[in-house]
Amino acid sequence: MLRANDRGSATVAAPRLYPHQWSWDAAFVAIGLAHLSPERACTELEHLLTGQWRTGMIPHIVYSAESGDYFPDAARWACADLTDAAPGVPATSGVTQPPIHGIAIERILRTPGGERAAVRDRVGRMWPPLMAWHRWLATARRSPITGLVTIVHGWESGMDNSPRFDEPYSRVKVPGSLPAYRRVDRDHVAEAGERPSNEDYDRYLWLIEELKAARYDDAEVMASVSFRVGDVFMTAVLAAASEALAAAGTLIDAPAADVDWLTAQAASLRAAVGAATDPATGDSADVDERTGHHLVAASPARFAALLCGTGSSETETQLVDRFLGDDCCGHPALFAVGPPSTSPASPAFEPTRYWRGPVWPVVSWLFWWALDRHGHTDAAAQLRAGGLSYLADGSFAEYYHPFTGAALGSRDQSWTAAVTVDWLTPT
Ligand code: 2M8
Repeated sequence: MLRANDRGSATVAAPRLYPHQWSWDAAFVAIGLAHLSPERACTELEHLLTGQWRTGMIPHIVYSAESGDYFPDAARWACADLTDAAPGVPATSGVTQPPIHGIAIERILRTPGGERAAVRDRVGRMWPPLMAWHRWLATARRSPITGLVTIVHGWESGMDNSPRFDEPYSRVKVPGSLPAYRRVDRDHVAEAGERPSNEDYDRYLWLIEELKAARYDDAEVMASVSFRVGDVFMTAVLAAASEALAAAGTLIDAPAADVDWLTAQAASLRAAVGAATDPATGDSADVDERTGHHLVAASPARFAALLCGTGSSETETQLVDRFLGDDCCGHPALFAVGPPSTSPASPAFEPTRYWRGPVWPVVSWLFWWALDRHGHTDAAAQLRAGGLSYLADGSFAEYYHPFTGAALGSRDQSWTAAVTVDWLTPT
């Protein structure tokens, strides 16, 4: 399936619904491809980096010139028309996505074949752009108040319509001047209840207009866009990826100053996640940077501290127990162990709607990876077994019904296939 979605040097996120390269999808795809060919895994990330902005930002979509059937298309973003920071070719979107790439780089190097000189050389050539990416996140996007990574669009979180963002989105007012558009996504997912609502889409599209008005200038965007959230999940992912990239750096003899900087960043990001975590419950909360409100939501982002580690084995063991408990992965009605995108115990839970209830295999994989890395091997084994139960139907769906295990959303989703390859490959 991954080969069917391969367009030569990039893999489409899904053949019909997502016919371009997405940023965090590409990182997961590289993790899967590494088992088939570490060189092809490098190609995936190298292609993504052709879309990198001069600022260092890796955009969330790198558009392919051949397949146009997706909205918003590159013309709607108009990035290269509005800023010299964006490349003209390939065309890209003007927002970013979770920085999983450092994790992919380390895994490529540690997968059999990753030790080959040709692979190390290619990672070495990607090193400066990857450093620029991490430095951009650290400078343009870290809140001076909370230390969290700030997102300026729900799409940047990767969990587009999660209840995490209901409150900040309620403050995004869509004027009548929103340019008309047609929802192409609904051509590919017949059930409206499996996708975000039209009201959500109006807000998504209005934020693009605000970003365009700021000409995608980082400082101007921070000052003017009406959605600004300190994202605790993204911050924890950046901490974990910084640590993984530092480890990769030592494998390829990258400059020691870079490795030290990444290690220091990881520590400071972990501290920011710690500061956003309630010591009584262990829940981490996003922060609405416009109001200072802590946004408590029953999504797996609550367990962000598990992704980057808490630094205390006692706290972490308690948090793992809660993560595997009734309110998350171990809810008694679940088809199999896995973090539902919203807890069934929450009033916001909708079992089939996108990031508001279904189980997403890539999220299970990410927590599995982190738990395994931090020595919680039994918990990690439960997540892997549960994840593979959802995947056993062979549809490689985008997401799954948390109670029945039924495939939902897109089919033949590349990142779903990629994590399956990774879970099934003996190490
Ligand atoms: C979904 O997001 C896109 C917009 O970026 C969409 O709904 O059109 C999300 O699940 C996102 O996390 C993912 O990267 C993307 C492609 O799989 O699809």
